[in-house]
Amino acid sequence: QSKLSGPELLCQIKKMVQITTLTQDMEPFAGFPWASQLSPRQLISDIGPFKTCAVVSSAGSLKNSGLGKEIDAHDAVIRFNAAPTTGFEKDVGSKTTVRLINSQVMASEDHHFLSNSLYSAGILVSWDPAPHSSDLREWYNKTDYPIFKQYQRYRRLHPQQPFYILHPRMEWQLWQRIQDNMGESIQKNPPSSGLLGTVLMMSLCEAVHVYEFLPSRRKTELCHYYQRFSDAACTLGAYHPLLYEKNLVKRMNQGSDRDIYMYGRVTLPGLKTLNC
Ligand code: NCC
Repeated sequence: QSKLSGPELLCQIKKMVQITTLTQDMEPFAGFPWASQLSPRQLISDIGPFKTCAVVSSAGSLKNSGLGKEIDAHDAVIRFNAAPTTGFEKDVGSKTTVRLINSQVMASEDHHFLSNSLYSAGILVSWDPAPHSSDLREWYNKTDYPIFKQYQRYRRLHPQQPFYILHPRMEWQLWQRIQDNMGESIQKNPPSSGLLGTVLMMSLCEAVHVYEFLPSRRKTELCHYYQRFSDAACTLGAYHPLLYEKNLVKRMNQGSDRDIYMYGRVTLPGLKTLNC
């Protein structure tokens, strides 16, 4: 298959990736006593549309970026997993509209997901690296981490905070876009939270800026801006097909290469603005 151009790729994503969250009426959930904890509506119909959105990767290269003010000037900001703002405002800002978390964060003891106030800002959206399947019943019986148990617990403790779960179909539809646009076979693991969040924001916003997903001149082996741990795999990927994801985002970028180099900034259009 020949390489698609940026605009063609954007249209493929618009047509072939459905951004769906679980709702109360979906099987098998509809039959469960806790179904009412799930939202009755889709995330996309509950929030937005926004004019401008910022996607803040957790990369170490955000450190000393001074991008905080610029990030906060967007109408909506998405952050990932345990990435904090307190103490890092100058570099990453303080606004959190959506926090996308993987099910490992929800389940692992060290993150204190149920009680840490880090998770109480904004709308929560979680996802589970489900096995290569989009069948809800199959997934429910074999999640990677206990996402549903933790979801129910969290909802009981924080019933007022909006909290959605991504349909695993989205992971694999997006994975397929990556695979079909690469010359070689990629690992059958879902895309990173960063790419999932980017596509989510492209469906909620007219224009999206993604920060330090494509590394700037500040590129570093430091994994996260908020931790001392270093590993180049955080930027290039091991489990997630990160290198391929970044390749795809580079192709879709409508900003300049200088923006990437100086600010780690990529500019993507909202999916609704596309004339496909
Ligand atoms: O590291 P993580 O991601 O939380 O980062 C969020 C997103 O930022 C982008 N990123 C991060 C670091 C870096 N140097 N470069 C980057 O581009 C990526 O797009 C990434 O998705 C995840 O995707 O959910 C991930 O989560 C962590 C971990 O589970 C959480 O941080 C909680 O501790 C995974 N790490 C491990 O499992 C050890 C990571 O692989 C992916």
